[in-house]
Parts: sequence; structure tokens; C-alpha cells
Amino acid sequence: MKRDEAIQIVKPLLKQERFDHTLRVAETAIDLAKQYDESQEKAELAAILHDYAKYFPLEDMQQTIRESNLSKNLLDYHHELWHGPVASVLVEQRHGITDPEIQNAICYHTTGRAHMSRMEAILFVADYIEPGRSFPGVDEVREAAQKDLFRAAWMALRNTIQFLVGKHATVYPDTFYAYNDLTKRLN
Ligand code: DGI
Ligand code: FE
Ligand code: FE
Ligand code: FE
Repeated sequence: MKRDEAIQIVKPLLKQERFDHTLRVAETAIDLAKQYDESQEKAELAAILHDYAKYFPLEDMQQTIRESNLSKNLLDYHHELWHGPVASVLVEQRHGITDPEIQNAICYHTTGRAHMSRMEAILFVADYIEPGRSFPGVDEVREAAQKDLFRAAWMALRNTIQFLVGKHATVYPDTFYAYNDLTKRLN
């Protein structure tokens, strides 16, 4: 699939601000792919499609999770975690995207997971640092992304876990697994 086709697919599914975010994630992902020697085309396509299911009805996402090979434990956690995994399934079912690098990057863009690939880390970090983001600590992650992709991913995971714990929210196990894995890999 070409970038323009992917853009035409997501545009009607997203609100304007989410569509603008998507285009910024794509530009950021291309930059990171260039820097870390991954396919710029795949990074761009994964980025354009990453929030494909962001506004799907919860019932539809639940159904996709139940009827696919996705982890059923997603249903025990916040529905905000469902859109990446659901998109990874639907882009294949509806649009013929079968590249596992693209599908896994989309699937794990919110939670991360242990043993993330470079492509997965590129989308995970691009989603966190795109120029429209203003989380506390994001500039530090932007700087880290210039030097060490996985260190930037680790920092984003640490910030997100701290943020979630700070508001007494649950943390999906894959997010902890991603953080623990990178903590070991980076030392
Ligand atoms: O879809 P986006 O807004 O672009 O970004 P995203 O897909 O990374 O969604 C992130 C939100 O999900 C983030 O603000 C925190 C929330 N969230 C809720 N529970 C968890 C979680 N994020 C992670 N990584 N792990 C959780 O358990
Ligand atoms: Fe998302
Ligand atoms: Fe994210
Ligand atoms: Fe996003």
C-alpha cells in the first residue's frame, strides 16, 4: 500500500486533530527510520495507520479482540489500550496489510512489549515525541531519540508508568515487560 492510499483510508476515521497528530507521527517515524536504518516506507505506513481504530465503538473493538488471536486480557484493562491491537487485525482484514513489521508496530504502539523490534520502538517513540506532544519530560525523550532509540523508548515507558501510577491507574503487563526488558538491555 502507498502512503496516499493509507492517508485516504484513515482521514475519514479520525477527527481533524487526530489526523494532524497522525501526519506528525509519520514525519517523526520517517526521521527515526532514516536515523536507525529501518525502512522509511514501512515506518511511514505503520504511523499513518497506527490510530486507525482510535474512535471505533467499544463494542466493535471488544468483538474484534474476542474473535481474533489478540490477547484476551486486553479486555480486563483500559479500553484506551485496545485501538492498536484492533487496528493491527483490521488493517489486514479490511486492507490487506500483512507485513508483520507494520502490524506489530501498530499493535504495540500504546503498550510496548518485551523484546521490541527497532520498527516497534520507532513507532512507539514517534507517537510519544511528535512535535505536537507536550507531556512533562518529552523534551528529554526527544533528545534521547537523537542518540539512542531504545533509551528513548525506555524513558517514555518510565514516564508513562509513573504517570499511570500517579493517578492510581492500572498498568498493562506488557508495559511493565517492555520497561523491565529495556532496563536490562540498556545496562
Ligand atoms: O493514541 P494516542 O493518544 O496517540 O497515544 P497512545 O496510543 O500511546 O495512547 C496512550 C494513552 O494510553 C496514554 O496517555 C496512557 C494510556 N494508558 C492507559 N493505560 C495504559 C496506557 N498506556 C500504557 N503504555 N500502558 C497502560 O497500561
Ligand atoms: Fe494510539
Ligand atoms: Fe504512545
Ligand atoms: Fe497516536
